[in-house]
Amino acid sequence: MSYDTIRKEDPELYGYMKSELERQQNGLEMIPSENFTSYAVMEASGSILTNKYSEGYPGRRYYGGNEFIDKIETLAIERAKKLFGVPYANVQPYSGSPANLAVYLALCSVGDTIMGLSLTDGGHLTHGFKESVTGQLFNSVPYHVKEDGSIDFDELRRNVKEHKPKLMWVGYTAYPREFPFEKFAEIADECGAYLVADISHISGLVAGGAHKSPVEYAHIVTTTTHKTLRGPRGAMIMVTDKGLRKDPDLDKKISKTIIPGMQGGPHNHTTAGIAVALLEASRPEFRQYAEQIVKNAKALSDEFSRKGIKMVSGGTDTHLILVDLTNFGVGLGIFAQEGLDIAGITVNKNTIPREPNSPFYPSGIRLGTPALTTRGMKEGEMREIGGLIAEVINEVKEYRLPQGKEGRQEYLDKFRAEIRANAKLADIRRRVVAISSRFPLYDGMKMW
Ligand code: DSN
Repeated sequence: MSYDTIRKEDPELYGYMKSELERQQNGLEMIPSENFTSYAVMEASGSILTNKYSEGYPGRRYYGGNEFIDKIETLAIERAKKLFGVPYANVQPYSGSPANLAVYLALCSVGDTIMGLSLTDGGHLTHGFKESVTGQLFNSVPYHVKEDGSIDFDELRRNVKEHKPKLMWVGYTAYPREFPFEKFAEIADECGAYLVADISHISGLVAGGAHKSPVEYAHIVTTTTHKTLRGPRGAMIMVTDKGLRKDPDLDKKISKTIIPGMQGGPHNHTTAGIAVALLEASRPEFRQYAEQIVKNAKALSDEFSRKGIKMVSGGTDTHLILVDLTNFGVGLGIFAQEGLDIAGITVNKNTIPREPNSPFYPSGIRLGTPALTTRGMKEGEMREIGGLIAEVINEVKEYRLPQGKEGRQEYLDKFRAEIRANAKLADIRRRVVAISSRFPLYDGMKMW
């Protein structure tokens, strides 16, 4: 895969793709929902399989010519069922948000009460956020975390008693501790709600045995395929044995909601990429990978503690760390993210529980170790990188956004000019490039 044809046919696009590759190669990718897929996954998802329409399911397609597509989708389905230990898997959702929407549409009527963790406390848009259709079509009663960063089960139990939800979400995008599947199952079973585990962030950890599985507790499990699972951008919906005991038609309801309910032709190139990723995730090396992700996150959080960097819940059990910057300054997330960007370390600004600032200018940063672990980095590198992050925070910690909108853009422009000219950040970037070059990305692959 040389991209020679793109280079000749579309030099402008080629240039951007090459720059993006170099950015990925030379920097430290620490957004916890990102990863580097294998070359085999990229071959599958960049293949001729994109040419085919195949509305329906294996053996039941609307169009002809699907004999091989049927085999590919069946392979992906069977691998998913085996890896996660479920009786039903749908590999067609285009991504995580449509997968979650399909679950609502299969199980709920408009106006039903649903519960998910509040977005600003670490939940997801599709778990009932007010600006998402999931918060508009359904009566969303969010739950929250306590001061210590753990789920507030007292509030949850009170709300469940009062509002009797039809569906509850357990699964998060910015929650650093082990997901409490059993406690949710207890509460959902008591009130008769469907429990849906969204394991998008941790599905690779679950597959690799580094996080407990939700399968015995939830009725349905959804996941994206491109985070810790290290596949192409896509998603899956799985129904568990427990789900089928509650509703023997649950699998059929999900199938029907995906197509003809919500989607058209599946993205067969993605399905093939998912099949490859599931095979890779079933290998012993993947178990080591999953364990190392968590060891790396713990090493990084230990380094943060040593440097006086506060973390929500004080650390992590997973791949993810949520840094609380309020001891340096409220609303510092944007300055930390952009300072780190200049240094070649990619993270995202994030709200912290009980965020004292606007969600657009939050007080935290979210980071994680899946992508760096894919490159082969271990605890030693995490300590080194933790030290670099602390140095960057030190460079930006005095910046404060003006209170109102007035003057905000000018302040940000000035900040951006200053960090671009900052010699210390330039020096950190050189050290970042040196670390990255010790762990070549797609080493030996003739990509360009
Ligand atoms: N955008 C994903 C994440 O970063 O967690 C969630 O959809």
